[in-house]
Amino acid sequence: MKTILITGATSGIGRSTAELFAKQGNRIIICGRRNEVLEALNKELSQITDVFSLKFDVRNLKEVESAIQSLPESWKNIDVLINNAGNAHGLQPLSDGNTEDWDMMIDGNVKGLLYVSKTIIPAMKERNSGHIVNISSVAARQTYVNGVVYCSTKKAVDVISEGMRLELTEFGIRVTNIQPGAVETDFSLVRFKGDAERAATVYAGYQPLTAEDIADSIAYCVNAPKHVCVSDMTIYPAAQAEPRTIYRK
Ligand code: 8X3
Repeated sequence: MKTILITGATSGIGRSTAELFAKQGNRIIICGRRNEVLEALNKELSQITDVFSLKFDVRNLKEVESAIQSLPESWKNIDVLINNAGNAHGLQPLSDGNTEDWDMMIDGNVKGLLYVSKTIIPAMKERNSGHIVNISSVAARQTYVNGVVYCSTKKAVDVISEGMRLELTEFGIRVTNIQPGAVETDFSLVRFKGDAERAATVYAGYQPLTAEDIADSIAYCVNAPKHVCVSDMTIYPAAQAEPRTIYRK
């Protein structure tokens, strides 16, 4: 039984991962920004396992620090950190880009991941044990038009994962970088600012991945024997060859 902290646990990949790890008998710390959703999920998962919820915004260092510090003693030994929180905002050329969108992506996907990690890593180092799973994207492998800032934040996640592995392997801490392709979640709805029709076109005419597919992949890496470190995993739907090449019927 592991204690697993998941950021962005209230929806999409984060939520499915929380559900799967709960079913597998782990203790789960669910983190998110929306209190009601967190509490509803806490109630649901508490029927299966021990759950603790933390409300904070990964973009706010003070909130991150005080939330993690507020964990009761019995929850402080975090075995696995899933850095899942992150989003895409907008799909526009740089010359036309909305700088508020850029700030949200850079602050959340990059700085937020760093803030949470910095706060949790010291205790893992002390115990010479731990596993960090960072959710990157296939957008890190192939930059695409109109998505330059999003792609760059995910490229940063790849680099941070590589750097973490360099710095943490000697402390017995495993680092896994996951690159999902097209996963049908609220991802596109958020990217297109609530335009459901446009979001639906992203997943039309083929079978996209589900959040459960990615939860399965994460669980494979986390449940691998202790001497096994899956460093990187890229998962596409069978119909997708790279971010912009999707075979639709
Ligand atoms: C999401 C996948 O291909 O839309 O990270 O960038 S993609």
